[in-house]
Amino acid sequence: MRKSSIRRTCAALAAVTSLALAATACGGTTKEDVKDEGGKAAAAGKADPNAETKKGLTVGFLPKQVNNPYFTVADKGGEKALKELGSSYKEVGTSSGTDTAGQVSYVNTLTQQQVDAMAVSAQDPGALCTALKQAMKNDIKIVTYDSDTNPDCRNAFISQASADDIGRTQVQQMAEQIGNKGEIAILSAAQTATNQNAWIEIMKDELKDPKYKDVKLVKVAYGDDDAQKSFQQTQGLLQEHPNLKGIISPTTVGIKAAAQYLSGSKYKGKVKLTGLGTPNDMRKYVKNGTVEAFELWDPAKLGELAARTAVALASGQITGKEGETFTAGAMGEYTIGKDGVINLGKPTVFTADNVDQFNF
Ligand code: RAM
Repeated sequence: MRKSSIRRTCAALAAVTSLALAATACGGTTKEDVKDEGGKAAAAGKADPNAETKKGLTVGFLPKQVNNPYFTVADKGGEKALKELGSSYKEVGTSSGTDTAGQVSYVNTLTQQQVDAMAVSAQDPGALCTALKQAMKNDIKIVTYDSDTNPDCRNAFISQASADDIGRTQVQQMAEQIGNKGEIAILSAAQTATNQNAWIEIMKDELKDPKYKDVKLVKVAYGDDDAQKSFQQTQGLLQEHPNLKGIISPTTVGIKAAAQYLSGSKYKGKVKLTGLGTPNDMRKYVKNGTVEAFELWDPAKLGELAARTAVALASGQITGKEGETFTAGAMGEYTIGKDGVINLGKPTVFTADNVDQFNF
């Protein structure tokens, strides 16, 4: 075979099969060849908490949606942490929150580029699995953050807070604001979003408590984390349900659009709105009386923890098994929980009293 056709065959092999395999068959150097002791222990399935933190790694961030201010802040947190750790950051992603095929192709691109780890926020739990498993076969560590895939398709999931904490508190806040009585609706993101769907299930469960017997969930609408669609969905909810007393929107894009609609309408202050928003987006709606309280975590910390977990995995300090611990820089020590889940902490509730203390 002539050299050029060997090269072509190798490139084709790399595109369809395990990159490590293709590189070996074609005489290339794989990441296996350059692995240190910590890496070997991890490859054997064992964590070595004393392994040195590797430098010079590349971690690719694939958010649910680029240009969403929430992910801009989260990914910046990841970038800053990687810089501190002496590793590199790159970000790829789709501008729509419902472009699952686009996300799959970005996973494949990062695999072909042989990054050391990926931090992925999944638009759909199952859709990325095949591509992520292929990446893991190529010794690329996978961390999901914000929105998970299935546990066997990644090494660890960085959860912003427990789904229980996030789901129940939103219902509690809404019920309090409407005096435990009346029709409510949910304005979510994409219909497939793992995180929002997990929180909605918990909200429904919370609503089963007899103390909410007079609170009725009449509809779950989807704004796809698209500002215009979320705005229109809010308008639609109020037209369809004239007795609506409140909207819970567990998405930063949704709550902002709903607040925008309500604050310019006759419903301002009458139809209550709570959910998950950034203080910078929501400040003006708190001040003008559209919103009393909403919550969130610090997205930059979520991104930082995703980056530090990715590096700990790639360094062999952890493998993603329950009970393993590692130090995430100044953020302190974290323990991996059931199904490889690492919890960032508890969400913060923002009201007129504290919203000015936060800048994200
Ligand atoms: C949006 C996204 C993200 C979610 C936040 C609260 O930005 O849907 O996944 O965690 O809202």
